[in-house]
Amino acid sequence: MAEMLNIDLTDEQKYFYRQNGFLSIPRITTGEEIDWLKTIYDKVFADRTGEEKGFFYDLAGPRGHDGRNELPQALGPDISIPELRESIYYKNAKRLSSQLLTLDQEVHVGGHMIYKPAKYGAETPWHQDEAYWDPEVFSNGLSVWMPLDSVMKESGCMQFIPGSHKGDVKWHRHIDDNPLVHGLVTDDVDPSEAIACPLPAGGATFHHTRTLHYTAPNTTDNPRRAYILVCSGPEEKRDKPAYRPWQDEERQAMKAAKIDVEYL
Ligand SMILES: O=C(O)CCC(=O)C(=O)O
Repeated sequence: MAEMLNIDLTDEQKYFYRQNGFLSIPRITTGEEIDWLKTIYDKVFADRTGEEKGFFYDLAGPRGHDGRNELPQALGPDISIPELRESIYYKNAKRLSSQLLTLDQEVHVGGHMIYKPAKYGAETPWHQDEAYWDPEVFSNGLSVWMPLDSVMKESGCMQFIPGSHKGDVKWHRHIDDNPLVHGLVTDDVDPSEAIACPLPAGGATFHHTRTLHYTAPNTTDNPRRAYILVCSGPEEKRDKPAYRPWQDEERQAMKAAKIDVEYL
């Protein structure tokens, strides 16, 4: 892992991101690092790392259910595996994100992994990331999404609505209208406008906190392993919190079900 892969964004790529709210690049790390990451990734999902703290759960199923996980997600894998922070992926994601966010300081990074095994799993429905985020602040961030396997529409590559980052946060609801399901969905979207971004393993997409995005269920014979880094600059406090009642609904449902997690 000693080597580095230096990538820079062109002015055209930065302009594309500003206009469309997403960007796709064919490579952000090396094939060697992808092989290393696959071993870590498979162990995280086999061990359900962090489940006792609420860091591992089914994004498309109610908290605490003991059936098949339709959309397993692991939050903060770098908390238990800090070597991930030394990866080429991590370093490039940080550097390229500060270029897109036009920051001259280091970005803060949080990570998560979403797994769609072969011929298995739910869609990740249309949503904007900011719908999940702190309503007390104006966020200033983006997500870097890297597949460890080559991806196309049928295996769950990212799909975006160009320009949707320029609008407000849409109305969201919990999947299945069940506030014990963490995953959110918005119905305020026209999927015919979507642009799909197929990628090789080790490629990446970047998307703004407000860009509408979606991934399909994995109907292929190959797994779809995605490792996502959320990179943010300083946040600005709002005078009045944004109205995101779905977040309170979830908190109340968790309290009523006596489910206590460190992260919501
Ligand atoms: O990997 C997926 O299926 C969805 C990823 C996503 O929604 C995100 O990175 O914000």
